[in-house]
Amino acid sequence: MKKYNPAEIETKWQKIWEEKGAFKAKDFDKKPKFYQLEMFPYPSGRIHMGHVRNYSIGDAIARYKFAQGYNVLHPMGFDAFGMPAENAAINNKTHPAKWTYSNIDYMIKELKRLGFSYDWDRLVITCDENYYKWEQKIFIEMLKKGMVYRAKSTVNYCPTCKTVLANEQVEDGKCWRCGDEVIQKEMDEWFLKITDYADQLLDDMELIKDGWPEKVLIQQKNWIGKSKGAFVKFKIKGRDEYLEVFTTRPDTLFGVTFVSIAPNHPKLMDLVSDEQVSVVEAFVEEFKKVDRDFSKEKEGVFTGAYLINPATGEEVPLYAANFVLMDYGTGVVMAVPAHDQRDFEFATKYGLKKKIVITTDGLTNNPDELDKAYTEVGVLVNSGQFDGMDNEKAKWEIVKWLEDKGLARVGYQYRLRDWNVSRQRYWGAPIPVVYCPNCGIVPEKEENLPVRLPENVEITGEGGSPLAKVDEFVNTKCPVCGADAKRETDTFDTFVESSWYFLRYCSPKYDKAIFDKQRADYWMDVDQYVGGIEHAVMHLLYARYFTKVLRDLGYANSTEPFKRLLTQGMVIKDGAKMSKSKGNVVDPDDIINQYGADTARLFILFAAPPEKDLEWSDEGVEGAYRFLNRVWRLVYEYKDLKVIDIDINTDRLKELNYMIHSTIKKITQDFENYHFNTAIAASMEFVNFLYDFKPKTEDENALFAKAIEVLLIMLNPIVPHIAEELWQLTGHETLIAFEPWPEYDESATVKDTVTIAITVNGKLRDTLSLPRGIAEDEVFNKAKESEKIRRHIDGKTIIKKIFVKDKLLNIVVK
Ligand code: ANZ
Ligand code: ZN
Repeated sequence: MKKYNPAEIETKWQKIWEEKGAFKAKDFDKKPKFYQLEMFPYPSGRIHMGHVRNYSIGDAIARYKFAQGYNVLHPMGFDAFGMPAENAAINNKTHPAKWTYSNIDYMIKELKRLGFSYDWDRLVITCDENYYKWEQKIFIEMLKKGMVYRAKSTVNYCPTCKTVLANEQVEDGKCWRCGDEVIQKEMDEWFLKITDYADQLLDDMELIKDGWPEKVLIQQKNWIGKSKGAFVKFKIKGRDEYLEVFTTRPDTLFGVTFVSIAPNHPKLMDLVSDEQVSVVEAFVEEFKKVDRDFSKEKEGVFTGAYLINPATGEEVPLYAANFVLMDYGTGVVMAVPAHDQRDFEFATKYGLKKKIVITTDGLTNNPDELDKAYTEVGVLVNSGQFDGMDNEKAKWEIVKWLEDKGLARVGYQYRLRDWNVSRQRYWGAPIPVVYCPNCGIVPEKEENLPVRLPENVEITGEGGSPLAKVDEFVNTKCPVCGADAKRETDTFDTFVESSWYFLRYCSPKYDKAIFDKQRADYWMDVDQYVGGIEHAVMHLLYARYFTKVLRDLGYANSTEPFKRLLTQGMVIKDGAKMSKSKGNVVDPDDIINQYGADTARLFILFAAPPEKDLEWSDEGVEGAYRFLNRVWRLVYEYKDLKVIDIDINTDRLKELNYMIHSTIKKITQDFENYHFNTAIAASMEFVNFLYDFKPKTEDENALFAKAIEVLLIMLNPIVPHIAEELWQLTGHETLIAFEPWPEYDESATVKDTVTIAITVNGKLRDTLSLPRGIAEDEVFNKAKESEKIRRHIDGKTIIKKIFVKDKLLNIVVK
């Protein structure tokens, strides 16, 4: 017997798959399509265990779908723009492009060594100009349709990474990448109007809710943060002008005792009284220095202005307050100290009035006795004609009442902000616009795309866009009037690239448009997406948004890009996430060198269900390797047995047949649910059984050969190299990769079977092996499936049936 030598057989089969183009997806094939996608890696240098896990799960699904006869699209690529390449350039004096492409080369080799069933012809590399050219085109289309705008805004800025960050990239006031404090800065930036799609992004969750983890949808929902409320107008005392507030609690309107306005509200200084100008100016100056951090002490100053409460007609003072955000609602908030804790603290601090308007049993009616705001439900008091009404009901009754006077309307607010895509970095796709002294902002002409990233750029890591220092890049001609003009020198946020790469995979070499619509319509939606939970909000929300934008621009019909999403757990070792910083990294290359790719894949899929964290275990890896050796020896010993149809007519044959069919059933169900760990456990039991069985007769040999075939086909999605090798060893000339998934006979999955004689007019015509206790009509249905029976009953009239449970069915015909 030859020894199991993974290194030898793995390279052998990888070569054969490649030479045969085995996993090339066929556009427009007649077979049903299946689009299997895994999140593409950033080319950081090497594949890590998290990748191995992500891609082993995806590959098991893809190969299972190949076996089920699907036309599978299973592509791979690289999310290749981004900061690490620039940092490497600064630290190692290599060009980001060189660093990136050499990492990609290395990582492709590693991925190939793992034997994944990718269609490598569809490789997409986002820093390739044939990719970002089309991204620039998307942006220009969006610009022309008003889906994009340029605005001066206060942006989150990381002084360490020297770049602007999206809100999503700020975690607790800290940079998501380096963890340092983020500050506020005013800049001209490009924004994508994702807020226009907020409702669709919420409503369309209905379309995917069965296929996505609930926790991801909840995170997205919270991120979008839709609140129902009202816009209410407060007249400015002494003027014929109003200030509008957004409130989610119009039921508390009678309890408003002051109003707060954002320090950076454009109308603030206009409202300030002469006496208060210097105080307010000082306050505003102070506010600009510090970033808006909610944990900071609540502070404010009186503006000298008064507003009229539209419900009571009372005058209330207007305060500039540091906790009011300019970019939420209207930047003006009606304050209800008795029922809002923030207002309560503010009013207490500055000695402002409190008024109780919602009460409940046991609650004081003296606001000075409150030790905190009452924020629960209750009934209205001190609220005129609304007294005694439940506060939930009163919310909309009060709005209705004021609506008639033109002072209020129902409205919504979202926490979601427009997506700032400008980055002052070199290693990204240039934003394809030109600033012309005559024409203003002008998109680059389509025939001039791509706006290429220049190669000779000095990257120092100091502030500002590196491209701004490249004169040949900056100085250009206006695409409209031909005048001397300047190019935009910022590049896109790299999340833009990952927002549409799955569409490009459908026709990766297409050079007439962003992608080929027909192909995209054939392949989309992605049937199964697999990736990390850390992308729950940013990437997955942006990708959903881009898909809708591209649909609205007429490029594809997809509304939701990912029908199903699987978020795999982390790989942990010694109780902590495997990471360089923790020093607990196991390099996939080392595992492959020692045991082979099949062992790595098997261990990773066996050690935990896909969604759960996986604890690395050296013994577990050893165990996986031993199992593959057991499979190897078993198949080797019986390699010459041939599958022949036989009658299952002895107890031993019945037992073997039962094991075959019940194992197929179990593993099939597990694969359907992506429970690869229990599927593997079932194949281990099956192997144990086969070791003990030891076929002794010709019939047993024939059925045993079938057991081995079934075992190999079902192991293939997990350990494809050894499966191919043993498939060939047992005399097959085709690839096991495309061998149809075995089917099981339900009746054979029930252990206790009886042999039932089927007679027609008293003559024995067939015997059926069926579960004990089976009912007459089920036996009859099975009998009708038998050719031997049909021959005697077809075209005849059945007069009666005589049934002896578990023994006999006699069909009387005329
Ligand atoms: C009066 C009131 C009374 C409020 C009460 C709450 C409780 P969500 O749910 O997050 O949408 N608000 C509105 N605009 C604001 C801004 N620009 N900056 C800071 N706060 C703002 O929050 C809506 C509530 O947040 C609004 O309802 C408003 O305070 C405040 F007992 O109005 B409320
Ligand atoms: Zn011009």
